[in-house]
Amino acid sequence: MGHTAFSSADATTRRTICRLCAGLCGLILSVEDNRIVKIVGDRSHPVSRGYTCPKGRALGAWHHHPHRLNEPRIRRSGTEQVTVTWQECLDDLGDRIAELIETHGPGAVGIYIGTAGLFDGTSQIWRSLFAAIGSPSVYSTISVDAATTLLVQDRVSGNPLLAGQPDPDAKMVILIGMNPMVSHGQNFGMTAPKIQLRQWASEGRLWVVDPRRTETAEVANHHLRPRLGSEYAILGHLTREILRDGADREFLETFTAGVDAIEALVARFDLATTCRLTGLKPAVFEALLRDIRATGRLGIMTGTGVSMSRTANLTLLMQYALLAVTGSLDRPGGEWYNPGFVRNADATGWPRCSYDGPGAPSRPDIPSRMGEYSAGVLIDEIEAGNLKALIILGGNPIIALPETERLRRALDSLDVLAVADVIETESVGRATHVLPSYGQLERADLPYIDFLSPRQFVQYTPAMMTPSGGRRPLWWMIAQLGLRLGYDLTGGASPDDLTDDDMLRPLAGNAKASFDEIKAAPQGLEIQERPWGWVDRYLPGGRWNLAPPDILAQFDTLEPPAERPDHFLLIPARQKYKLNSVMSDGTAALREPDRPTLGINPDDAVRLSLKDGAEAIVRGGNGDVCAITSIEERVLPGTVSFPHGFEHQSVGNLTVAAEIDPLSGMVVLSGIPVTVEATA
Ligand SMILES: Nc1nc2c(c(=O)[nH]1)N[C@H]1C(S)=C(S)[C@@H](COP(=O)(O)OP(=O)(O)OC[C@H]3O[C@@H](n4cnc5c(=O)[nH]c(N)nc54)[C@H](O)[C@@H]3O)O[C@H]1N2
Ligand SMILES: Nc1nc2c(c(=O)[nH]1)N[C@H]1C(S)=C(S)[C@@H](COP(=O)(O)OP(=O)(O)OC[C@H]3O[C@@H](n4cnc5c(=O)[nH]c(N)nc54)[C@H](O)[C@@H]3O)O[C@H]1N2
Ligand code: SF4
Ligand SMILES: [Mo]
Repeated sequence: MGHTAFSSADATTRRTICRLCAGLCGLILSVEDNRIVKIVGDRSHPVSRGYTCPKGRALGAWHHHPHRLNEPRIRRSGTEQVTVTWQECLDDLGDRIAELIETHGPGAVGIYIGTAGLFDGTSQIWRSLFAAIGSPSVYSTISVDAATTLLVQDRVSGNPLLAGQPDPDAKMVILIGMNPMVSHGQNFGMTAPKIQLRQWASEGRLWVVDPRRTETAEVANHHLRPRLGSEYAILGHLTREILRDGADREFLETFTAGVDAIEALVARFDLATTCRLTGLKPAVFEALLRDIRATGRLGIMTGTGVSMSRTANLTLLMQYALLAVTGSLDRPGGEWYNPGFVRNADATGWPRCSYDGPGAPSRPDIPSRMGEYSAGVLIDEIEAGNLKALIILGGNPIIALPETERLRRALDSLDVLAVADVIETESVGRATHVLPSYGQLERADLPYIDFLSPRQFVQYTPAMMTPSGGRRPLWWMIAQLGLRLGYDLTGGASPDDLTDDDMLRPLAGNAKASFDEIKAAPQGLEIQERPWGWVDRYLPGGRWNLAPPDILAQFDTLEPPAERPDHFLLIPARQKYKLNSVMSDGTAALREPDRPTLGINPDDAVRLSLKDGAEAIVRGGNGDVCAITSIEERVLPGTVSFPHGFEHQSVGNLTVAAEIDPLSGMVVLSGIPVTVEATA
């Protein structure tokens, strides 16, 4: 198989980009004898300028991790996985899947694309496989991450992927439910977060809305801690006030539809009602309005704290409303839409993707979105006997999805669980077929979700390391499986004769430079100027639709989660030294690895007689977790924060698969009621 082979005598430095998160930091690897001895940030990189987080610098340790997967394995009838050749593994997988399709139909075969599968540009060929099989059983992390965001983007702009971000030069910015200082963004890649946050803060109008006093809140000028899930009321009130005085009527008349409906809707957010709903003081709204009136326009960005909450759609729609009434959509000083260097949407438009589709047979009430079922229905589909085989590409559903114990039983009951990963995980341990994959340093790549970046920038990376053992790229496994099912996914060429570049080249089909030009630029290519005012060309009817009926109707049914003295509201939080479950063993930690710690406010801790560092039992919808208490001033009373990403003490014991937003398919993961007690 074609891949870059380096001589083992190489003692070199090599340039690449980290693809663990959307930060895409430039890295320099020092390699000796096919071992990475050091990774540092690339100081001359045009975007990251030397910045990396600890995870990027730990990619070498992770690459050489003693638990890396090297050879394919099969679990036959017994309980042990045994090492086999690729030929045996793929033949067996192909036979079993063909038989399941024959007996139960194509829908019995499903796929789950995890974060690493999504980030691997070469693996997109899975779409061709599933189109060929004709199976609708497609799942990904979107429905436990940002499905609500995609819904509102679809309804308002006609394109679920049209993601906005505050103008890097905006004079006023509101960040809601995101902590880019640790996460580097959700629907956004914020490299070197402190530099951008400080630039916004230098204007004196950077507002952070978060129940926790986060690292990001510490850099901001203002931090608001409204009642959980009430953020829509803040934005609704501001929209109401701007509509009463100072709205950009010309923008509204020319570029939007549904303003009347929005005006009628936000009438309910008078000051007294909004203060009651949010728990904030009137002075807060005076200050916010003063800032908006001073700048005219503003940028707003939301993260998982919004997308995972029950009231997500309301907040996300009010975000558009406030941006529209201030004339901030796709205008300097407001919200910018990066057309992407690879996607090149300002010149070529956005291919229409069909968004609405029928739900899974066991849960017809939850529609499919962008060709995917909600991950919240995965267990139901297995238990109902509809799903018999699941292929996992670069994901670890056991840590990512709710109802951990029920999910474990469901996965164990499958006829086929084929897991393509780079390292031993619990999902790998439960697999019938283990598919050892290239890690990110072993393959070439072209970040194709580049419209999430703050720059119109693209950088190709060649493979850095010669792969060891029997590891293979995801695309090769998929193409080989396709052949065994009778589908040629590679245009007549044998997968053995193809390279990563053959998979990447088509991704650049519409790009602002040719694949070869992109490939020839070792530190990427960039279009410096930011295009403004291009989005309206592609909006249905040339207008932002501010009044999608299905979302408007939710304003009458949804409300913030109830606050009660006998429970806490659980909120998600990301940790610095791991990415979801990746490196959760402490590979990237300098001293102490991240642990499943329960953040709780000092007053609440005193009330429960909880000591810092002591064990606490957290009880939720599906069981308990045992957590180490971390008493933190920064946590809002009445809430507790608990991270996901641990196979033991999984937060999935506390969250409920059945609680799904029926419009987007998003599983609710923030604002979950739990009880907390000290261990005896
Ligand atoms: N270090 C690190 N980086 C990561 C990851 C990681 O695991 N570790 N994961 C990556 C992934 S997959 C993603 S999707 C992104 C996510 O990126 P972010 O969305 O920035 O994720 P968090 O850092 O968890 O920030 C979410 C914030 O929302 C707040 N919050 C929770 N509930 C509510 C609410 O109801 N209302 C409001 N206003 N705020 C709320 C929390 O207190 C928290 O500060 O991060 C990516 N980057
Ligand atoms: N309660 C709660 N639940 C949550 C969240 C939360 O905040 N709270 N966050 C949600 C979010 S935003 C997300 S994105 C999901 C994450 O859900 P997942 O994506 O399922 O979880 P990860 O741990 O990111 O899994 C990535 C897997 O890919 C493997 N991997 C890494 N690199 C490669 C590679 O190059 N090739 C291959 N083949 N595999 C590789 C890793 O070893 C790991 O097992 O969890 C969601 N679940
Ligand atoms: S912020 Fe960290 S994980 Fe994200 S791309 Fe940069 S180095 Fe990688
Ligand atoms: Mo995510």
